[in-house]
Amino acid sequence: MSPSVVDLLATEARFGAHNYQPIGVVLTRGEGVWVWDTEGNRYLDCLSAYSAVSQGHCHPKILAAMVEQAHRLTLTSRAFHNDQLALFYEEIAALTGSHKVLPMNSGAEAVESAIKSVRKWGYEVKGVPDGQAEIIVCADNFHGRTLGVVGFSTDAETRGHFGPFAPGFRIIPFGDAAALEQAITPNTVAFLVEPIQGEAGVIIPPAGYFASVRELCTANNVMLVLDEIQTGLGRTGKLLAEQHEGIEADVTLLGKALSGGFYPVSAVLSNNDVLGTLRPGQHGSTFGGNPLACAVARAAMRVLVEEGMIENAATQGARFLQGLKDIRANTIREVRGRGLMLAVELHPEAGRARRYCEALQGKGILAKDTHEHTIRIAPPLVITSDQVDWALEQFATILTQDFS
Ligand code: IF1
Repeated sequence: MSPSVVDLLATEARFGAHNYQPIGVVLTRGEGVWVWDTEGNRYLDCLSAYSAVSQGHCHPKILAAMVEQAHRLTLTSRAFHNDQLALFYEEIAALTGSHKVLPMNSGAEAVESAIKSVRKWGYEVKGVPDGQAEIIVCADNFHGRTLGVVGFSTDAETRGHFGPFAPGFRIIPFGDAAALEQAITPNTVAFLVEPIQGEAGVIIPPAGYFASVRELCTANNVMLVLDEIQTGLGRTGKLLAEQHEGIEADVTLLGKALSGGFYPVSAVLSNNDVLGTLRPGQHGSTFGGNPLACAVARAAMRVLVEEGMIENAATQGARFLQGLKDIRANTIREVRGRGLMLAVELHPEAGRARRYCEALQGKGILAKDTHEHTIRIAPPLVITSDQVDWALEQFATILTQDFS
């Protein structure tokens, strides 16, 4: 007999580090936008593993590519070539218009790799004195959990008691181009920023912000590094969120949906010589660029385009956003979103967002709270109009209740 939910939760609590507080559902199967718990209840997944399963759970074509490759060859290390890496490079470069690619695994690793690369570029190309490179980042950023990255977080939970941290970062408000202009010095090598701040609660910057950012970076020879780990690959209704702003980053970071949720695959992309400064032995990863990851990522990118998921994200995202705006409930303070990256911010008096997410679970929807009062909504990009409409009915029911 398989263990009961109660047993599984007790075992997790006993052996696991308590660095998460998940909603009390134990999932065992997924298909498309749906997931099932161990008791057979079905839920519409409105988190998509923080946008990693954008292509839908267990996409059959990605699965087939993974199984086929796993039968053949999984890992060679980069000490030898493998026959998938070149094809991955070629296809991701063609898709994104990038010139150079550095394959890594997790999103945080891609961020770390970008930090290393832009610093090296700063010393070797821009001419910044050694050890003096500065990187500008934004308040309320989220770029991952590694030491380098949490060192420039402004969130007490994220950075508290993990120091000492590396120097070399300046923090400015998000959405404020004048602040960027003031923060840039001759030693500034890069501005690292999310196109839309995810963890901060789906914060969309003012129109024109990124156009000004792009101009300032170009004028000052500062690399614009866009963390598109969450916003990229169709989530916002375009391949890259930068396209909404009519700009191009110098360095773009991808992760999450790059594998459709099958495997950790991330990449640093650059359209100039930032990655060109890396020489043999200066950076690497045992698993980065492995054939299994490459095969999975190739399939994940292919289905995203061939199955029209990016366009669908735009269409269904607009429908979802309008539907949420149409809900008349005094619990709602604001509804925000672009494509299928959406958030409902509750009035503080309405009670904690967590309670609403638990209530949504009872209605067959899995969504995630962030920052006390915000419900984040990010379903797989394969969601249909009927499914959006059904989800909206459940949201309307829950949001018109009062959990304060
Ligand atoms: C967790 C948030 C989402 C990211 C951006 C890099 C990374 C992430 C823009 C690191 C990761 C995750 C990780 C997840 C929670 C989550 C998240 F709420 F914290 F902000 F998605 F919205 N850049 N985001 O969003 O990628 O190393 O995790 O592969 O549980 O910490 P990673």
